[in-house]
Amino acid sequence: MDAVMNETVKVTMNVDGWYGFAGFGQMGGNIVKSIHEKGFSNILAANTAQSDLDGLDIPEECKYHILGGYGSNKDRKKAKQLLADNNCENFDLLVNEIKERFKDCKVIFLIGSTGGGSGSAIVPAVKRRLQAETDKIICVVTCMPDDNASIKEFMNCYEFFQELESIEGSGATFIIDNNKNENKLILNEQFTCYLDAFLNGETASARGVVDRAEIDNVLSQRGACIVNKQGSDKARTQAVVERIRDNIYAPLEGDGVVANGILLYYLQIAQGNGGQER
Ligand SMILES: Nc1nc2c(ncn2[C@@H]2O[C@H](COP(=O)(O)OP(=O)(O)O)[C@@H](O)[C@H]2O)c(=O)[nH]1
Ligand SMILES: [Mg+2]
Repeated sequence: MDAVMNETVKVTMNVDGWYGFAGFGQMGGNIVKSIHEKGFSNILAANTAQSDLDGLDIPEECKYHILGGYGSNKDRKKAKQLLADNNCENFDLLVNEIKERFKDCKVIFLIGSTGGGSGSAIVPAVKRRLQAETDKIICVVTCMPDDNASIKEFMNCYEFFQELESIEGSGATFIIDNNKNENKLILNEQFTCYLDAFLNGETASARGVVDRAEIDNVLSQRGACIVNKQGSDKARTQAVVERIRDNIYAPLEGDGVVANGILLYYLQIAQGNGGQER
C-alpha cells in the first residue's frame, strides 16, 4: 500500500472552488465553521437567529440573517412560515443568495440538523428549489437527535426525512448520529475531517485511486452516504467492512427512519499519515 501511496501525486486542481457549503441553523453553522477551517472558502451560514450568527467564528460576509427571524425554538412550522412570509420573499432572497454565491461550484452541500427548527425546515425546502433551478449536485449533511432529545425533536426529524424523500432527483445525504458522541463539536470535527479527505482525495498515480469524476459520481447518487478515513496500514478489507457498521453515522438497518430504500456508498480513503481514528 505504501508503495502505491508513494507513487501518488496530488493533482493541483482547485478543489475549493468546486464545492459550496450552506449551513442553516445552529448545527449547520457549526459544520460550516469546521469546514471553513479545513480551507474551504465557499461557505454561507444562514440563520433565523442573529444571536447564533453573532457567536459564529467565520467571516462576517459569510453570515446571512433570515429577515424577521428571532430563532425558531425547535418549531419547524415557525421557520417555514418565515420563509413563506410576503409571498415567499424571504425564501426567494435566500435561494438567490445561495445560487449567486455558489454559481461557480459544481456541488453544493446543504447542512442542518433534523431535530431543530431552522435547519430542519430550511434544508429540504432549499434542496427542492436548487434541484429544480440549477444543474448542480445538491448534497445534504444532517444529524439524528440523540436518545436524550425531546419528542418534538424526533417529530421534526420524521418530518424532515419525509420531506427530503419526497424530493425528486439525486444527491447524497450524510446523516451523522448524535448518539455517537456526547460532544457534538467532536462529531462535527470528525465528519469534516473525513469529508475534507474525500473531497481532496483526487490523485494521479500509476494504479490510480479516485478521480474527480468518481468523487462527484458518489456525491450525485441518491441515498445515504458515509465517508470515513483510515490509515493505509489499517485499510485491510476486514477493517473496512467493520467501519461500515461502526462509524459516526446513523445505522443503516433496523427500524430507523433512514433505513428505507437507501443506497450505501462506502469510501475508504487510505491515507499515508495514519488517518483519523475516532
Ligand atoms: N452533530 C451536531 N449536532 C448538533 C449541533 N448543534 C446542534 N445539534 C443538534 O441539533 C439539534 C438541534 O438543532 P439546532 O441546529 O440547534 O436547531 P436550529 O438552529 O433551529 O436549526 C439537537 O438534536 C442538537 O443535538 C452540532 O454542531 N453538531
Ligand atoms: Mg440549538
